[in-house]
Amino acid sequence: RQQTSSWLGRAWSGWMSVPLWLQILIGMLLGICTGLGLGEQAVLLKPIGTLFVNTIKMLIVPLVFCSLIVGVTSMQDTAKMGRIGFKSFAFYLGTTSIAITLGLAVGHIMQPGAGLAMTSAETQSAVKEVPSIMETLINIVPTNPIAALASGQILQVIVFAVALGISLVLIGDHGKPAIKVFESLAEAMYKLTDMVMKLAPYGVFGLMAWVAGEYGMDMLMPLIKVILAVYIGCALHIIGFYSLVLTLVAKLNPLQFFKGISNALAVAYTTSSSAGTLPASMKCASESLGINKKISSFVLPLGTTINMDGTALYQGVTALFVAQAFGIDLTWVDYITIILTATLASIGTAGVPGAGLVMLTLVLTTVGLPLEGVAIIAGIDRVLDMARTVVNVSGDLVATTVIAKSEDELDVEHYNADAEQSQLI
Ligand code: DAS
Repeated sequence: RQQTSSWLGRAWSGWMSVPLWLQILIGMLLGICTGLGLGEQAVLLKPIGTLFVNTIKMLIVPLVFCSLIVGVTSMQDTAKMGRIGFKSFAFYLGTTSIAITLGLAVGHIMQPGAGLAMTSAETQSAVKEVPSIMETLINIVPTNPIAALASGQILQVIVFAVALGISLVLIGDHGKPAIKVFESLAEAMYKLTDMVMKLAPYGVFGLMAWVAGEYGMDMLMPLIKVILAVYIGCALHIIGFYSLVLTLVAKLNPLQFFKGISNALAVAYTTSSSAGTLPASMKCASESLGINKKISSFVLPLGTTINMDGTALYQGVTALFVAQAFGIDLTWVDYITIILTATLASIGTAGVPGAGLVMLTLVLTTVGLPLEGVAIIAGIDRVLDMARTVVNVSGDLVATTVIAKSEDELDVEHYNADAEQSQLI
């Protein structure tokens, strides 16, 4: 008995040393194999997944509320930075909303979830009356913020959090104690999210077993199509949109830009963390792109916090995947709601691995899509995270380049010099 327990102890500590994304991937693969083996019986494992989905739901409102207040109040120096701050904020939110729209377009065209026709408790009761666009826009202002928090009206929670964050900044020193409270609450919520995400491998196992048992091998194809759709969307956004912005707005050669930031993109892809890539981004900005540190030291860290073009694009694609997989038709109002939510929620999304998956629950909740979709995406999320982080980092660097150029703080010779020469300068 002694040996068994020590063997189990060693096995458990071995398992716990596996990176979380790999644990989730293994959970997914084991779930699929179990489901294919058990067939219909695998539905008995679904409650494990439902429990995980419910713990994610528990996080959404407090996490969004606190992280947005902290996100907004941490931009105090944005106001101080005046013109540059305004340009950064406008550029970041603008490109994020374009990214989410591109994600919705790719998801609509590629239809990655079509044909799955899955059912979930929520879809059966999801016969919702369609509010008009005007109603939705009027509705985003909560008449009772506490009721909005209690009932999980995400867009109303976001609007109230941003408004409260701004007012906390405007009252100066009187707001500081409250901001401190929200900072520690946000910290606690990030920790709680971290702990809940550790349950993901088991939740994903339960759900994927059910899905594989119910739908067989045909559910693998949609997952591959989701990966394809996200990668195609990311490539289009980087090669298409960013090149256009650099050429038309900054009048700069995009090839030089991509050559100059290749190191930072390699770090972004491998680490899946914009925050972790920040040092590499700062280095590329000054050494390869010839950007004055005065600009990059403000615009880049701000971008790491509030600019998530890749994450927004991924949320567009995966939200449509879930809608298609569960056979839910989204209206124009839903599309606009998704764009608003993903753009505003990006202010509160941290630049760390897996942050986008947690924020995806936000987007799905606002349009009443079943959160089982999150657990299905979770298994392949790391592969998607690597691509979307590359877009997030590229977007931060494009913003810095465009703003530096507009402030005449970019050395064009240096920017155009080839990589090896510019290193020598
Ligand atoms: N990995 C996050 C980042 O670092 C993005 C995400 O999870 O969506 O940007």
